Order: sequence, then C-alpha cells, then structure tokens
Amino acid sequence: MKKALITGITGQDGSYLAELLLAKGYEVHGIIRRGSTFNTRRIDHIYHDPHNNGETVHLHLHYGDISVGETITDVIYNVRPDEIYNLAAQSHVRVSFDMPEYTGDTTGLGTIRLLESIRKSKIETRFYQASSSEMFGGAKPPQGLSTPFEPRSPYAAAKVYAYWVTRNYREGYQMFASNGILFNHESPRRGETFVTRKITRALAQIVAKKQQYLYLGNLDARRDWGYAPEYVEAMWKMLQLEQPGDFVIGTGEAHTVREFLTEAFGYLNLDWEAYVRIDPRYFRPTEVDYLLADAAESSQQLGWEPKVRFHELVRIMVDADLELAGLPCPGEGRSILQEKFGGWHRWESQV
Ligand code: NDP
Ligand code: GDR
Repeated sequence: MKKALITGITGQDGSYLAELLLAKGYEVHGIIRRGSTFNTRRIDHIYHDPHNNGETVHLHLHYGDISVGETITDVIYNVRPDEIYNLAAQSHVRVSFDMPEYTGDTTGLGTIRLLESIRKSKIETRFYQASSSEMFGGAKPPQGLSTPFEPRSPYAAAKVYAYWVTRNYREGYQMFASNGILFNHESPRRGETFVTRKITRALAQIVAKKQQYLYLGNLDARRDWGYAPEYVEAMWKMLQLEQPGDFVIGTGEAHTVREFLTEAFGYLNLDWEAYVRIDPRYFRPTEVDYLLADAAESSQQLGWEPKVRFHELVRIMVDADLELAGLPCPGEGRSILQEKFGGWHRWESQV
C-alpha cells in the first residue's frame, strides 16, 4: 500500500486529493494545525475514528505547522511517505498584502523546510509543490512553461521562491520534485472569501432574503477558472511520471469577474447589477489583470484534459450553495456531475 503525506489537507484541494488517494488505495497522512477549534469540516466525512472496533483506518492526521521545521521532520521521518503533496500555504492574495511576512514564512519558507526535511532524513519520496499561475502576474496572456514570472503580490513572490527551491532540490540533489503551476480552480468547497465562492454563497443568501447586497472589488480581472477535483487528479498524475518536471494546468478559457456574476445570477434569472456594490477595500495595491493558461504541452504529457468548463462550474457551485442554504436549486450542476463523473464528486462537506 502506497503512503502519501498531504500538507494543507483541511483546505479545498487537500480534501479532494485525500478522497482521490483513498479511492486509489493509498494510506493517507495529513498535517493539520492545532487551533482553538477543529477545522476539519472538509475531511470529516472520510475520517474514521481509530477507536471504532473493526474499522480499518487509512486516513491519519498529525499535528504540525509548516512554519515549524521540527514538526515536519518528525512526521516525514515517522511516516516515510512515498509521495508528499505540499498544499499548505497562506493562500489568499489580498491577505498577503496585509500579512506579507507571515505569507513569506508559510507560503515560501514552508517549502524549503519540507525539502530540507526530506533531504536530511534521506527518505526516497516524490514531492509535489503547489505552484500558482499568480507567479505569472503581469506577464502577457496566454501564460505557459516558457512565460517569465512577474509576481504582483507578496503571495506570488513567495510562490516564486518556493517554485525555484523545488527546482533547485530537483537539480542539485536529484530529488523527484515537481511543480504544478495551477491556474485558479474552484468548487463547492472553495474558501468563502475567494471571489467565485463569495459570489455563489451571497447569491444563495440573497435568494433566501438574508442578504441584500454583495460587496466586491475589481470586476474586470480575468481568470482561467477550472474545477478543483479534476486539478488534484493532475497533481497525482505528475508524481506518477517517470521524470519530475514543471507542469501548467488550466482550461485555456478566461472570464472576467463580471462574467462570473452574469452567469451565476443569470442561472437564477436575476440581474446581478441590482445586488452588487463596489467596495474599494477589496482592491489590491497591485492587481493581476489577465490569467489564461497555455496548458497544451503539460496536458499532453499528463494525458489530462478538463471536463468541466466555466458555464458548468458556475452551475455546480450555485446549486451547491443553494442546497447548503436549504433552498431548492435548478439542478443543472448536479446533473453535470452525474453525467461527467457518475456523481462521484461529492459536495456534502462543502463549507
Ligand atoms: P486553501 O486555502 O483552501 O487551503 C490551505 C491549506 O493550507 C489549509 O489546509 C490550511 O490549514 C493550510 N495551512 C495554511 N498555513 C499553514 C501552516 N502554517 N501550516 C500547516 N498548514 C497550513 O487552499 P487551496 O486548497 O485552494 O490551495 C491549495 C494550495 O494550492 C495552496 O498552496 C495554494 O496557494 C495553491 N494554489 C491554489 C490554487 C487555487 O486556485 N485553489 C491555484 C494555484 C495554487 P487550515 O485549515 O488550518 O487553515
Ligand atoms: P486569486 O483569487 O487572487 O486569483 O487567487 P480570488 O478569487 O481571491 O480573486 C480573483 C479575482 O477577483 C477579484 N475580486 C475579488 N477577489 C476577492 N477575493 N474578493 C472580492 O471581493 C473580489 N472582488 C473582485 C480579485 O481582485 C482578483 O482579480 C487564487 C488563490 O486560490 C491563490 O491561492 C491561487 O494561487 C490563485 O487563485 C491561482
């Protein structure tokens, strides 16, 4: 039985990746932070209490923090995973302007702490680094493997650092260490303060008459939005190749935040302009205007193609948030999942 270690297992991607790896027969280990309250909502449905008689436990959680090297070394040394997926990060771009040093510590230095732990423990493992399209920042679209990085936030600069140390350990110490440069990917489990989920959640609250207005920032930014459960499959595929490398994952289709609003509110026959207000608090000191993936080379190498496109993604997310609010939903999102994945991707644990 293969063993995988996931940092950031409580996040959107970590929860889907844990599901995927368990379904593939892996023993999965995750690092979770100790907070004053539990933050395991996204993985509660796959966690089995080891005290329940007769149950075989394939998901194990360990306390740790990527800001603290010793906890990571302990876990890596004790678990001896075949694959390590580094998904932990302060992942919010706007927040990185408010907490730049903290973001550098977790999102940037966290990666070298892991790489050093692997090197020092001399464990044979494969390492995945969650790199980001934000690293392209101001570069002209479409962005692909030969596009130079132009980071436009402390978050993006930290990810560029993490990207380069991953390459450096690959080249310098012959580690199997790969960068997945993923464009934005969303789902019903997306954090509530990222723009897509903020919109679909607010839409449900508006329909429920619990919220009157939705306050947003820049509506002109363009993003290449895909569906998260498919993206974690691409991560796994990267670590199954014969050679490590860098890969770009996206849909090759970009839309503005305004278009997301039109699609989401339009799905319920509502006019978004009646509900949306602009609050400059959500503007960023430096914005990334236009991200569009040139993912052809990596798609071919991995044998990976996105099945869910923008139009469908919006329906999946709106349906899920309506259900979460206890409201009837048109159901196109659920039908799309059923048709494309046989209903396998669940959203019961959306937050
Ligand atoms: P989330 O914000 O949903 O999850 C982040 C995870 O990191 C959470 O589990 C969080 O734990 C954990 N974490 C944060 N700080 C620490 C720390 N100091 N020590 C240990 N764990 C920590 O992110 P996503 O799932 O959306 O993204 C996963 C990764 O991929 C991130 O690195 C992100 O930057 C990157 N990425 C994401 C993209 C996207 O569109 N989603 C695109 C490209 C890259 P807790 O629950 O305790 O807060
Ligand atoms: P992003 O995602 O910054 O691309 O980073 P986010 O959803 O936060 O922003 C996308 C775009 O929407 C604009 N926007 C708003 N954003 C938020 N969060 N809240 C608002 O109210 C709002 N109004 C407009 C933003 O200005 C931006 O242009 C995500 C994260 O998951 C990163 O971790 C990841 O690396 C990148 O995607 C790829």
